[in-house]
Amino acid sequence: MKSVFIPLLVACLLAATPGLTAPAKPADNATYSELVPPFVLVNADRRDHVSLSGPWHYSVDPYKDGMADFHGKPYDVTKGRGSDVNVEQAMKDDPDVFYEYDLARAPVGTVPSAWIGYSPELRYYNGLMWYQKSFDAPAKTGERQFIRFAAADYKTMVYLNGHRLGEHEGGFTPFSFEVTGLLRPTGNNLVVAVDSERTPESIPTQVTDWETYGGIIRDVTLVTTPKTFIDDDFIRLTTDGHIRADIALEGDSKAGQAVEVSIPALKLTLKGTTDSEGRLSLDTRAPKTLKRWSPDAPTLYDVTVTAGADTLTDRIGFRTIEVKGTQLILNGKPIFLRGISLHEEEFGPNPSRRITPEASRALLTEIKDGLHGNYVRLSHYPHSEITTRMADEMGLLVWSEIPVYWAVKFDNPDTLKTAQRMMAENILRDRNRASIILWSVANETPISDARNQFLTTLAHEAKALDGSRLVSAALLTQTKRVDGHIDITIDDPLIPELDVMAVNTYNGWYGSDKIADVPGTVWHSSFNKPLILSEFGAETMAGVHDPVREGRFSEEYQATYYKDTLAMADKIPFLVGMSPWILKDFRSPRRQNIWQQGWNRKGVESENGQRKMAFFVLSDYYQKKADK
Ligand code: GCB
Repeated sequence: MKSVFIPLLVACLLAATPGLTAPAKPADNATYSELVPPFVLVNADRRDHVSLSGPWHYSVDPYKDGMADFHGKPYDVTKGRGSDVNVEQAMKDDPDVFYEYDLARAPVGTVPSAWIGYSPELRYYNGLMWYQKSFDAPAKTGERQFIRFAAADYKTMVYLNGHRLGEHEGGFTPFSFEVTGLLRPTGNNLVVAVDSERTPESIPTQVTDWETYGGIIRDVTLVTTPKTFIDDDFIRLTTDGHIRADIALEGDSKAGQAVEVSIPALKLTLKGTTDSEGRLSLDTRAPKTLKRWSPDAPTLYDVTVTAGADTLTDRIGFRTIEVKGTQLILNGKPIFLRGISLHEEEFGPNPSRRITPEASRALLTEIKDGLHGNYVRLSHYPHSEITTRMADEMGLLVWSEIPVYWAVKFDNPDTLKTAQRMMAENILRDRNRASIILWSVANETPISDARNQFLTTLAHEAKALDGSRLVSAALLTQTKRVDGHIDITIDDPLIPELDVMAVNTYNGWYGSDKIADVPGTVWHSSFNKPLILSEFGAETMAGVHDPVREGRFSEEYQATYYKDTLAMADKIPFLVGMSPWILKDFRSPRRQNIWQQGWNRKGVESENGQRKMAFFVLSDYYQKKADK
């Protein structure tokens, strides 16, 4: 059985998931292992690894021909047919071999990057792409090796030296395959098929308001571990002032293994021995010298976990986050989230979702220093681990979400499982990041019984995987006209399952309400819970001015919209933060007109980072809030 440390997960999922069947006996945990990845490989980006990023061959396959025979029947790759064999032949460089795929001579693009950046012909390509990389892997005895993809969008099939390693669905979370015993010292042939085409059953579905950046969008690494290794650790400060570490080992010697967790700067060492499942929990009162992580003082500690031959080091911040009535409490004190939303798209005229540390720092610096922010909504899917580590380091609180966006197939049990897996992969990757305070389960989903059940399952799963953070979802509301003012009541039936309410609101941009009526909006909630305005925004193209008329798409309109919406926000008594839509203009293929030209222009900066007038309205507002 998989030994990730999630004591409550199974019980909660079974209670909350009508479609899932109970395991035959408590120890035989099929449901559970279906949802969590076979290997968490926690902290993999800091483990001993060889980077497989860099130049890769790529070859488009718009008919998905490499996946089927000429009558469209799927190849049974285990029987030695299929494109991986084709590739093997092509590698022999033999002119007598007949092949129609020749990846070894195909064009070369850089991994990681969406293929959109490889050539102008691929600008709107949405389908199957074959990738190939040759690499050497000098023999390592007594160790285990894994090929890890930090993310590939959307569905990925992986073949190594003619073996099918497996597949993964979902564009934004990591996955790994064990390759111990499958590697050659030289000339390994790694073939990867990435299909960016989504179906109505996918998460998200085909239509979103952002670019589908198909491809291997994050790093690929060959990770080495000892035979028995630390697969998962979850180290945090609890609200009662304890440092708690849950550890899970994988491998033959995982049971009865001595484990040590040390934080040298705190002179703290915790020791224990794993149980028969390879798991262990350690707990101690946090020393008085502990400096709590916060946006103002983002203190990170070097933490080392040792188990047998394995040693894992991480940089971890310790802080608490809670809700008390309608307040949000960070480290025991109320906090207001001065945030903004962000898509995973680097600055520049031709982004291809290449999030390097420099690209991530450039985006987050605009929020932290430019806007005087303390918070970012990483919308609408899990962003790179580079970004969540950067937020830890720079001191920005984070909302992390999975792309259950608009109307997905809420009544389809397989779609639910896909969403549950994404949630598990995201939380297991990032639950040691102090910056993350909120897991969001959805964005703007239409209310129905099926949707309520689906999202309730996800909310319970998030809590079961990580009881130390808060759960939210970006919701919709209805607006009414009452006695001449706009009236908004928050009444989504999902709210009882959430710690924090969040609403996207666009009065004054979408809909018939006038911008001048926005400040007088009256908000009602019958829940004793805090509210975040998870989105509001209006569009302009940087540099378009209309100071007299303040027409739509002018900078003046957007700036006035911000002033009026912030005036409205000041009057919501249960408001604890906001993440206006959005830091910078981002690609959205569905927006084709003279103003937008394929971009959503609600950025307070252009795609190149040019600040619009609204940027300064928001920045002044946040500076005043920060000074209070
Ligand atoms: C929303 C969506 C976001 C869109 C935005 C817009 O409510 O959550 O993905 O991009 O509106 O610009 O319309």
